[in-house]
Amino acid sequence: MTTFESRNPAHFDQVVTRVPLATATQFADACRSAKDAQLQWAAVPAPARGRVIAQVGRLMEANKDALSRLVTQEVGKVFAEALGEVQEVIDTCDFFIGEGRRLYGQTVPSEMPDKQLFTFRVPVGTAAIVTAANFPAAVPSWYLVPALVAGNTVVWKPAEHAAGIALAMAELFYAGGVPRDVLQVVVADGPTTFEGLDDALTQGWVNKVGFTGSTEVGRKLGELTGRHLQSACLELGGKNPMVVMPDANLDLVIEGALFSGFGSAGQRCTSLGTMWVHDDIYNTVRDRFIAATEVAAVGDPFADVLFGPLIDEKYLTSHEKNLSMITNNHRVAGSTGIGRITSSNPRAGFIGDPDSGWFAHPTIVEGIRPGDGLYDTETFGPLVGLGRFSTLDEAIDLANGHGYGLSSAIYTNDPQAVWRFRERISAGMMSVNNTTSGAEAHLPFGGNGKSGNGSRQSGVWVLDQFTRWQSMNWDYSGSLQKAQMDLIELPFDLDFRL
Ligand code: UN1
Repeated sequence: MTTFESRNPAHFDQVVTRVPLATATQFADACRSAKDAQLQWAAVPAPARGRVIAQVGRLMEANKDALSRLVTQEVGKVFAEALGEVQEVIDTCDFFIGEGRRLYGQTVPSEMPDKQLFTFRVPVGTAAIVTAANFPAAVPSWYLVPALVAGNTVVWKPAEHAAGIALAMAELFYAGGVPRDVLQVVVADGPTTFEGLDDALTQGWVNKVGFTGSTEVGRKLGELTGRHLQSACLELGGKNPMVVMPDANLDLVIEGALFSGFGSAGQRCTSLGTMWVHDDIYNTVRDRFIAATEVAAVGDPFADVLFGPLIDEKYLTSHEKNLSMITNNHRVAGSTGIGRITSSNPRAGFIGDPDSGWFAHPTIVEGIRPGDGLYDTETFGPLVGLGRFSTLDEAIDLANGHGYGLSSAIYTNDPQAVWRFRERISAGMMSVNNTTSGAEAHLPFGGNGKSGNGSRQSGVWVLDQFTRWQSMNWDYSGSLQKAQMDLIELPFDLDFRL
């Protein structure tokens, strides 16, 4: 049996969670027992399931501080942001409490007398949910809460590095009244999960897959589920553009670029990828952004810092690999070094001991153009690209040209620019005078192109992921009325003119 240890990325000598890794068979077995439990869970009246979610929300609230602390300890997210993340779980529960008393279907008129048509939302069955370490509480809740309230059972495979958070969250769901076989947490590595999932899909134990993570893995899961005639809910990478028009409020721009570019050490799928700045204000924005980045506080995630460590060593390694895409055509700025922050590669003003954690310098790379590796690679670390444009059409082409389409932002007070951008940007989400990060928990969340297959989470929209529409017709005429054939038409005169 292999044991996984998650370590505090700010103090990697501290083990936060020690957990056995499941085998593929154990993963598939969990799916089977979740499948066995589904009919009974679906038979609980939806308002009662909604009450369970209400209880879970109150427990999340009562445990907000403890869970947020665990988020900071296990994945290194700055404590203020960790509190925001757990708040997003609470908001999600609050939204779906009412759904237990709605889950509306429709009554629809029939084309024939003495016949009535209806629609019903039916749970899909058992959902396998695979989530990432960067939003270890909020993003899982976007799947778990609506799936459960709609009458599905769930097998949740969290990122190994966020196993402690997942196990703690599951206990809060159980304390709120979710039966243990209705929600099961299985900690396993990626390839093992894939193998177990393949088996569970083949056996018919999984009816929906939800995945938040890389585009590469999303493609594989899309193929796998496609073979089983299922469409997964895929929330994948982003290369989120921020377009700065000449009339923009530059204080907002700088504050927004810092938060979305370097907050969470750039490890949000909504993080700023490249800031595209109009020629007229390019030098001013560049200088101000560099100056603000140079003095931003980095270090201990429990202190008042812009960002803390990367989630784990492998995220730092991948960040360092991304730095090798910097070429002679680029200019680098933002810190006293690049790559890992250590006592021999220090960051001015660093808070804490850099040698004890996986910290990286914030890096701004100037001169990004299509054709650069950094133009179309999601970097998922504290690296922000800077580029320039002369017309809005050019900015939109640059913002779309890499094929991702998750989040986007435009800074301007010109309504024409706003509406042109909204029409033409390919992203699933767009902000005006606000950053690419910070989606609220009740608007549709999701992307297009390399960012996802069009599925949307959150709000009422996610219900289409976890329910299927069933239509029903009830003929009480006592005779066989044939649709499209037994027509009822009133007399009319198409030749009539005034
Ligand atoms: C993610 O990175 O997968 O909009 C989700 C935001 C957060 C959620 C990000 N509320 O930045």
